[in-house]
Amino acid sequence: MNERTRMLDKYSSRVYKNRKDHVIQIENAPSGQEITANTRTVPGIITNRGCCYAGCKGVVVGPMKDCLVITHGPIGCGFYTWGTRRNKAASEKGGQNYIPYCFSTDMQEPDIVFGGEKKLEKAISEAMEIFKPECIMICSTCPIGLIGDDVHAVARRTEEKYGIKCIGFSCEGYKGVSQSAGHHIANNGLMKYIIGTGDKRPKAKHSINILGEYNIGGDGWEEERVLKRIGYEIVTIFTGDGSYETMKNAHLADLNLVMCHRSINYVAEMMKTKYGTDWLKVNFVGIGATIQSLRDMAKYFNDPELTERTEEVIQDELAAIFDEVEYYKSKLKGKKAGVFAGGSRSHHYQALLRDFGVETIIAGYEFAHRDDYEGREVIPTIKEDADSKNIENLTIEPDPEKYSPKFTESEIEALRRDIPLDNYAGMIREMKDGYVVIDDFNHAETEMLIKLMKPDIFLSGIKDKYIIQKGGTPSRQMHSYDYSGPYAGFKGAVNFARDVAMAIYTNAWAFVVPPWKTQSTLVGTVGGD
Ligand code: CFN
Ligand code: HCA
Repeated sequence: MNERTRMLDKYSSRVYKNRKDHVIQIENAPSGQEITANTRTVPGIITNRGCCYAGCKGVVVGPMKDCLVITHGPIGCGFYTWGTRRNKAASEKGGQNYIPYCFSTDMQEPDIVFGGEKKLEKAISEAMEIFKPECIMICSTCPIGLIGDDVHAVARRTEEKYGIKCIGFSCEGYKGVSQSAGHHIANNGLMKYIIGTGDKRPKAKHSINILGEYNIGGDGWEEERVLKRIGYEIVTIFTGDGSYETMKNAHLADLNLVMCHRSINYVAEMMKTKYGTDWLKVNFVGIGATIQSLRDMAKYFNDPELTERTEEVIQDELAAIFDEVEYYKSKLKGKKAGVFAGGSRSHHYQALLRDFGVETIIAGYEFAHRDDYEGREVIPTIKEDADSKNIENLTIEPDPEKYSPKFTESEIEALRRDIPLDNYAGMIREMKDGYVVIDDFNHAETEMLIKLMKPDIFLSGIKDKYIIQKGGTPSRQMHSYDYSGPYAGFKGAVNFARDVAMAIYTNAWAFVVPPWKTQSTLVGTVGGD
């Protein structure tokens, strides 16, 4: 019996029937195996998933700093999404930043019985009086759809009354099977009401938008730093540290980069259809992946000056982290990891782990779709060189003809990765025989698989992290980096390796014997003694 079968064997036949297609054990790698994903969780199973409202408000529209986002519903949902996700944002000079606030209509029972539109309008008038925002967004929680409040009508009335932008989102928590439905609803709103309404043209020769970068732990800022060094102008970022003010002009950028494919591919596809903007799937998590992404971008623009500058910056950034990368490689090489996050990070972190010689033996997503697991050929029409994907040429070797080499031959050899990277391959195709891929991983399965496969580290989320860690397997949180970061780009890679090494080498819980292993858990007194 392999690990997959041993784990599934514990289920009743009904649950087994559902779960068996969500778990695969790799055979004949690189594997073309298929997986079932994006379906309803079996009721009663403790899933890590969130809801549609979380995907719309918490993930996509929440990070837009100059938009005042009102949660229409009882206070719990607004409160839960108040600052728990670490999408950092910095105020523009003289600009608005509502990220630290939690706005909610705080609906009570009478509002549920008699309707909440009046309360919502009152909340909007209060918000206008105090903050005078340029844009208000209304996000619906479960009761709103059930009682039939029309947030879209309120949004239209708000626009007429105050002359501002106001967008309603019908993102009730119960819609869809996870956060994913909320991403889709949010994307439609941004496309319909914001993108294309501005006219500020970019000035630089090459301009881009970054889609699906939410600036968790400052990742977006680290990416921006490198991209600006190369000379790119970033028109807008969807939506980490993002803004209504800049998103209006998104259609004027030359190229869309898609970082988190899961949450925002809808916008990329719609912009391609409506404005003809090409999009390129990138991954700035991982040294090799970042280099590939930068080279793919240069290749897209097909400008010798840009290509040269790209290579210069790559060399310079690598030189700055070289010693630390070597040190952490010596600490981490040969370790094995489990990676489980929402919809795109698990695959991104596979690449970063690989940079340090760590193999991913268990991987999965909460709510990804099949294309996120199985990979898909996603490449725009590359100007003048349509069929090359530039994936066979992915070493990080400097061209000695052009640059005075900063690395010795042996250093370059050390930097070269074992497996050639491919940002488009997908999770399943990058895993070796015997490794496990799992969709909508639940708590029981997490515990079982960790026991069976014994990873040295398990990268996970808020809800599952502590069980894993206290069970003796070190864990790092991939959604907010346990308040560390940034983990993206060149410098971020070193931060990540440091945190992973720290977790593995100071695994305190592994040395603690739980009391139930040495003494009876039945405590009580008999006969009044
Ligand atoms: S920042 Fe992103 S990268 S947007 Fe998405 S699919 Fe969530 S909030 Mo948590 S960390 Fe996670 Fe991804 Fe895209 Fe974050 S893996 S679950 S909905 N996600
Ligand atoms: C969300 C946000 C979340 C939650 C993280 C977790 C985040 O989907 O509601 O539960 O581990 O990144 O903050 O994914």
